[in-house]
Amino acid sequence: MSPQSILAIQIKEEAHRLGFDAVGIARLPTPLPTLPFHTDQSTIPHTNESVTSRLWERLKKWLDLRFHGTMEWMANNPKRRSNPQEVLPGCQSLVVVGMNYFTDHTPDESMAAGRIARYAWGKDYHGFMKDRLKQLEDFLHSHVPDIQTRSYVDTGPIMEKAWAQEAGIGWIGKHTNLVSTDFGAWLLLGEILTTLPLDCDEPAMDLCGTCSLCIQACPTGAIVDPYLLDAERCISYLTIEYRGGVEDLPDELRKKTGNKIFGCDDCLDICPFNVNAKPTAEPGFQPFPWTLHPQLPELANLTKDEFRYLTKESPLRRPKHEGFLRNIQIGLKNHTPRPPLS
Ligand code: B12
Ligand code: SF4
Ligand code: SF4
Repeated sequence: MSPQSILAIQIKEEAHRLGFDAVGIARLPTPLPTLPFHTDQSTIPHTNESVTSRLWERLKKWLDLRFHGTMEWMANNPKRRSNPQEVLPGCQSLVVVGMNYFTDHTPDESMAAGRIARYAWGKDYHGFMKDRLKQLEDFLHSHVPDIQTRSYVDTGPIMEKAWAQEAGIGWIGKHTNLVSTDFGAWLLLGEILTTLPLDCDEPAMDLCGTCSLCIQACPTGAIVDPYLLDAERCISYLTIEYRGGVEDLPDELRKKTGNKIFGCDDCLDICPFNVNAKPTAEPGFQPFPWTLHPQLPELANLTKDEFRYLTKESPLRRPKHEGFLRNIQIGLKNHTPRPPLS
């Protein structure tokens, strides 16, 4: 076995020891040497240069359609976002990790309750996943001191789902999220970019087949085509990233948001591959009790200080106090009280 293969195995073992549920490795091409002009190009071994150009095409198309809405940060330097070698010069491998966030809890379905997306029931994953990834980075440096690395969880200029697919962790489903045969739709992703050449995994195959349940389940028609999401119609965007007020939202979208006050799981919940989902062992994902049954009338008058207290260590801080109250107002508007019993 080559030292590269042994190291790849050791990295995966360490990743699992640190609490990551899925781990895989994707490779980038080393810059090709200048070839004599008569070289037959078809004899050059497959490189995933084609992956970065495919990602560039897809990202560009998405941005040209303005499907990123007001998330202007998505349009900053798209060339860089689609190519990890522009983020870390000389990058040769990506160690991609996933954490299972499925917990065996049922949210409150009563009339006055709002709905919070599953990933935000517990602590903010950015913090604890990044800490573990740093430890994995240290592990790499302790084995090969002269390498460079960068690690990201969500907020870096990396197309994480595509690299997770390249690393064999799962495939991008028609709802545009990564699906895994082991964990269903319930993985959060992170990655280490490194100049170290590592043995890589086979990319995962798309197993969606003729299924289109997620497209049918989307209340707002945000999945405009298989694998193509118009974020401006997506409830996750509207309740987390969008900064406008209640009246700035078209009536149609406001109504279809229903009782969702942070994020949306409709297209994920319906996926048949969730059948194998097992509860996570990560304590950080255990729900804060109120996130399973957020009572809209009680939350409507939340002060800034109460909001800060309630969302300490939670991803729910993202829309800020104003955005969260806007979501509660929309939830209340959409909530039709049951007629009194006669
Ligand atoms: C911007 C963003 C959003 C936006 C836009 C979502 C989106 N689909 O692009 C909004 C705010 C809507 C959002 C919502 C959510 N997000 Co988000 N988001 C991101 C972020 C920061 C960037 C994603 C991105 O690059 N989008 C740009 C588009 C161009 O890329 P793309 O999604 O990869 O889409 C392309 C592929 O699908 C590709 N494609 C792939 N295969 C194929 C096949 C064919 C044939 C074709 C034609 C195309 C194609 O073409 C698409 C372009 O049209 C990532 C973190 C990161 N840095 O990657 C997290 C991330 C994608 N989000 C995540 C999560 C959990 C969510 C939510 C589930 C949260 C929730 N419950 O509310 C929802 C899911 C909504 C949905 N159906 O996608 C996780 C997803 C984990 C996973 N298992 O996939 C990520 C990876 C964060 C993380 N570190 O874990 N998110
Ligand atoms: S998260 Fe909700 S609104 Fe967005 S695509 Fe999925 S089902 Fe549609
Ligand atoms: S619901 Fe069906 S189409 Fe959508 S991601 Fe899952 S398998 Fe693919």
